Amino acid sequence: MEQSVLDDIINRLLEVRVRPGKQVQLSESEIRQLCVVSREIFLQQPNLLDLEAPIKICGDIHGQYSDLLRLFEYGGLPPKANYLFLGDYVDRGKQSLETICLLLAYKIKNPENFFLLRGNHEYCFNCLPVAALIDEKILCMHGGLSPDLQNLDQIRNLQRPTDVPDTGLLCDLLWSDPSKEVKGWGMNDRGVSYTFGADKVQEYLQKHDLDLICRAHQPSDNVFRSTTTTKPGNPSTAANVFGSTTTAKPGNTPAGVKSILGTKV
Ligand SMILES: [Mn+2]
Repeated sequence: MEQSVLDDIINRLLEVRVRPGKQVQLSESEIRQLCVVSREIFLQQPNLLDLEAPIKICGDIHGQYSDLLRLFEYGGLPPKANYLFLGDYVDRGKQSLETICLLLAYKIKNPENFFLLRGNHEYCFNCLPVAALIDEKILCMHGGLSPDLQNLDQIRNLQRPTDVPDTGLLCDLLWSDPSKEVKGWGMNDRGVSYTFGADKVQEYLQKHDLDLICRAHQPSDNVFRSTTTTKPGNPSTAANVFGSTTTAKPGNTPAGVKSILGTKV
């Protein structure tokens, strides 16, 4: 893809920063190019991404393009900062196309500094990676843990492109939720996948020598402990990030950004 075409797309998408809600008209061929070129990059990179801090982790955007622009305003436009998005770019909000097009354009422009995981709304994006490991200590995914996950190689070995099945590892990574009420594995009100208790998170962290599970998928404080740095003996386990404002807490700082500055083992 020609650099000038890509830059022109990004510039037009950023122009509306001063006019929230204004639509950006990209041509069908421009959008097709973004999909085709980014797809190749997604498939060249592993399904469990190996990333390094510092990196900013962002939760669900759900078509709320002005929130995405605000996240970049807060965190710095790529490649000024490294980013990992945890999925659910589209649906619900009014500007799904602008949202996914800007994200794909940045992925193409900064393939090694800008990362997009698959969410449970990304049924059409069947090549997106499904998890990331930051500094070998922080495991990130859209939904949560799975009873089928014994070994992180299972994530690396998931074939792509793929649909999301109704059950099993891939389904759980994109759909499961933590629950304060549950011990072990519980039913999920979504009617799909499971809920998991703090005991399961602890078990995972110990077994895989991790510090933190970082996930999105829910706007609530429904997490065991929200933190970005951990120390030995610190009970912090799962952090939740969510990017769009309709459901996130009001405030000047976007609720859906976590800066991972580094982990101390
Ligand atoms: Mn979700």
